[in-house]
Amino acid sequence: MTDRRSFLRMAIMGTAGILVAGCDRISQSGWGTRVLGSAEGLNRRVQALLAPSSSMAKEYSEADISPVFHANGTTQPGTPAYRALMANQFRDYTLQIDGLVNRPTRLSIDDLKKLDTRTQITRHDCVEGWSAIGKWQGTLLSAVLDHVGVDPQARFVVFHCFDEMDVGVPYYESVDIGEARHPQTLLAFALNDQPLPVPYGAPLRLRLGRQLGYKQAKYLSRIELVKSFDAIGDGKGGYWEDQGYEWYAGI
Ligand SMILES: Nc1nc2c(c(=O)[nH]1)N[C@H]1C(S)=C(S)[C@@H](COP(=O)(O)O)O[C@H]1N2
Ligand SMILES: [Mo]
Repeated sequence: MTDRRSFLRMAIMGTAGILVAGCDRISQSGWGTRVLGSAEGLNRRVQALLAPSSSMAKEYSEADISPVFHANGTTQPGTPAYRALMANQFRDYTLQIDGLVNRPTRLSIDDLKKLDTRTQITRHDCVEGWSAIGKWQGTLLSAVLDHVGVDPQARFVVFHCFDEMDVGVPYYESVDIGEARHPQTLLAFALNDQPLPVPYGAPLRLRLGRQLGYKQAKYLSRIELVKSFDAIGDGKGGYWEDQGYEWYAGI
């Protein structure tokens, strides 16, 4: 069983590694998109065998923390709204939470710190082929969802970001409610005991224990609960998904 599991894992990672050129803007060929599309169903079925929805990502010790954590994708959003917040050390920042919730709310970082928080040392895996282990501290997304009250019609949580990949095309991501409520799903405000630095998504980013790097949305501006993400971006559930990456990016 162990052999079979590791074989399947390698098959999945191999597929992701070969087909996806990287988290930059070069992998938009029709070839990559077509092959990824057909691989996705397989990945989801295999993933269901390997990782029941309750499974936990491995957590590491302080000694395992990477001396250097690579910053990838956007490392300095240029939009006016972000620049204004940054100029004041994010003191005026609030996260907007709306959509299919009972109480649309704005929460400051201090408000988030008053809800249930967690610290976890986990590994980040980017499809470009690098990994890094970091210590993340943040508020459980499940606590935030409980705080606002989720309408039973909601199926997905969409994470809207401040940075734009092209003019007027903001980065965004999404997960289903189950992944959102997983005990290792955090809205992280600290990395390695420091307030989240700008290259890593200041002042607040998503950290999922069990999915690839591009799902870990940085620079969160708004969280929206939806029935479907058809009407957001190109309708595939995330900026990179709109370029052909898989929506379910299990490790
Ligand atoms: N808002 C936003 N989130 C993002 C990205 C981005 O460009 N913008 N890049 C993604 C990718 S591809 C990776 S690998 C990780 C990189 O996170 P890091 O900079 O903390 O290493 O952020 C992800 N989240
Ligand atoms: Mo990535």
